[in-house]
Amino acid sequence: MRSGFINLFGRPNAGKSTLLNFLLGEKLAIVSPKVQTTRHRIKGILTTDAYQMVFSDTPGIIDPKYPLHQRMMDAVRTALEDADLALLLVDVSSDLAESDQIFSQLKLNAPAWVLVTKSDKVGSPEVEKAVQFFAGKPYAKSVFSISSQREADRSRLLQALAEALPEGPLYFPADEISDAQTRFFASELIREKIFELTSEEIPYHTTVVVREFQEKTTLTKIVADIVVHRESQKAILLGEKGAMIKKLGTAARESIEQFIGRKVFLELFVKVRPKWRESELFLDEYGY
Ligand SMILES: Nc1nc2c(ncn2[C@@H]2O[C@H](COP(=O)(O)OP(=O)(O)OP(=O)(O)O)[C@@H](O)[C@H]2O)c(=O)[nH]1
Ligand SMILES: [Mg+2]
Repeated sequence: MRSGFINLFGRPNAGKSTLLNFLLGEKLAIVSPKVQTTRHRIKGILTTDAYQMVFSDTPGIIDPKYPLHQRMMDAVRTALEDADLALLLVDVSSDLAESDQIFSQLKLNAPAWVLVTKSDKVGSPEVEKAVQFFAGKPYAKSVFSISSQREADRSRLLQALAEALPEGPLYFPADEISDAQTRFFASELIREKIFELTSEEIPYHTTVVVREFQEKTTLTKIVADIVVHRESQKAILLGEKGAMIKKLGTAARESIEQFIGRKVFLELFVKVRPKWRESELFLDEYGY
């Protein structure tokens, strides 16, 4: 049995969460076209007869501007420490030099491969140019291009990863897909809908806390707080006559139902906690 920790790093929006889901064949991590969607390290486990790969999605690497950011970068640091293999993701259409600078400053404890992502978005000369750009870099043991929309890319990468992993133990039970609890995924799926349905600062001033998670006989009852900084943001999230919170609740409920495979009763409340992102106390309470 080959096994190991394969941790994904990169700038916000590089496609880390999308790749995690694609490799697992399961939607585990939330995804959005906006930056800084992921705030936690999320483990996704892929076990076959031949290997166990424990992937970790991480928040996009940024310069921390407030304590929430610092906690996000702590999650990146921990993942850097325990990786057996680091996958450094860079969007083919992004500023390659910027990612290069970040990659070259990472405290890598393990071999690293650069993955040039979203290769379906551009022509092959542009992909090749990006691959060549990273090919000679001292931190890059290998360079691949990948699209999270092409099945052939998935099998090619999984095969290369399997060959690179050492003989090792089963770290998790073979049927486990993540180490996180369902209630965490519920809060993430609600947050994903907030990223989808609101704009500007709202997704960034918002967090979701699941207060109640009860598996009843016919359905799962979930009560969650959507926490914002300001009254004006609360008003936007509630919407005219509650239209926004209703839309959000329906969309979130449907995606949670799909995730857990059973009916969900979802109740949402919006709460104002000024500057929660800057409060170590609130960050602790909210699971960061
Ligand atoms: N066309 C195309 N789009 C992709 C691909 N991978 C990711 N995307 C899109 O890129 C955007 C960002 O993807 P995410 O997976 O959320 O990126 P991330 O690196 O996790 O971003 P953060 O969590 O903010 O750090 C989403 O709109 C994805 O749909 C890909 O292979 N091809
Ligand atoms: Mg992400």
